[in-house]
Amino acid sequence: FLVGPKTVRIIGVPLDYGADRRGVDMGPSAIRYAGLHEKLRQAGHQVVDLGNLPVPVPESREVAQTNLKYLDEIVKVSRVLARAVEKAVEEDAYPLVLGGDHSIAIGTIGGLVRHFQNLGVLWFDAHGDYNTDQTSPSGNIHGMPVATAVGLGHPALQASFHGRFVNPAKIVYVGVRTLDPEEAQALRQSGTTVFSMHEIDRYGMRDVMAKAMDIVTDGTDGVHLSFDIDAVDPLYAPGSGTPFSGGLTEREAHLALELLAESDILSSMEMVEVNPILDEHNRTGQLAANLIASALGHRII
Ligand code: 6HN
Ligand code: MN
Ligand code: MN
Ligand code: MN
Repeated sequence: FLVGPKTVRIIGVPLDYGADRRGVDMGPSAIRYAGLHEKLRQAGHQVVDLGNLPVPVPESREVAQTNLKYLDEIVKVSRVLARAVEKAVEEDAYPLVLGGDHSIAIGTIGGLVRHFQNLGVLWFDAHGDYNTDQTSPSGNIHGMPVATAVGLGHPALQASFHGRFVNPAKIVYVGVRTLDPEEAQALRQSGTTVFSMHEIDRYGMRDVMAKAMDIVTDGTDGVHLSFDIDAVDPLYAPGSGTPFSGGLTEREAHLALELLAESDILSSMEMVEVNPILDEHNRTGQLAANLIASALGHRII
């Protein structure tokens, strides 16, 4: 097997409070339905599914039009998720978090930094997710998790982090192709590395991943992969709420994750923003399941 055998602990987070479009709350089901467990067992892993965390439906809540929509609900779920993720890594399991919108990364990474001293983060996304309540044009918290992870933005969002944040120099983006103006300015000063689509076109995915893996492994004691399915072009991943053209091909995405599997550097992973309502016969759910399997060493032969 390519990737050393792991006890993969699946945690579903059916949350869509962080996004404008309903439907990502069904992401965990769509990914499971695509045969995830079987693929992971074929790759030699033990799979334990904790089911979904309890998340109240938005229809039972009131939306206050603020620049932090559904702040309380997201903070509550983040706390529970952070604890589940922390417990998994403490028990030597490999957390695999299924979203849900990208605001769940606040809980996932909050839990990870409570365990790892110096965490590396690979962030696959069309977007930067580096807004704060001060810069966000939408007030949607799924545009804020990376800023939160480095200690920027509203303190309420940082509750799960227990005062320990990710070093921006250990965050690498892959696939970025759209940023809000103030977000771009903040990112330029952040110390993170951004491999936008330009770098992927220019150097190819293989070289980009070699550089990315160097950065996130150097001096770190854990590496987390946060994969927003909108990193992949909408041609291949139509089921996502914030599609943006000019993205990764399906093959580029697989190659990136196969290279990660080969080096076996990941200690946790999350797959987010799969929206079955916008999808075509669960194509995007299947792609998400296949990408997870690739990252965990699944091979044809
Ligand atoms: N995602 N930059 C936009 C915003 O509203 O802050 C879009 C964010 C998208 C977030 O896809 O995870
Ligand atoms: Mn995202
Ligand atoms: Mn701990
Ligand atoms: Mn995105």
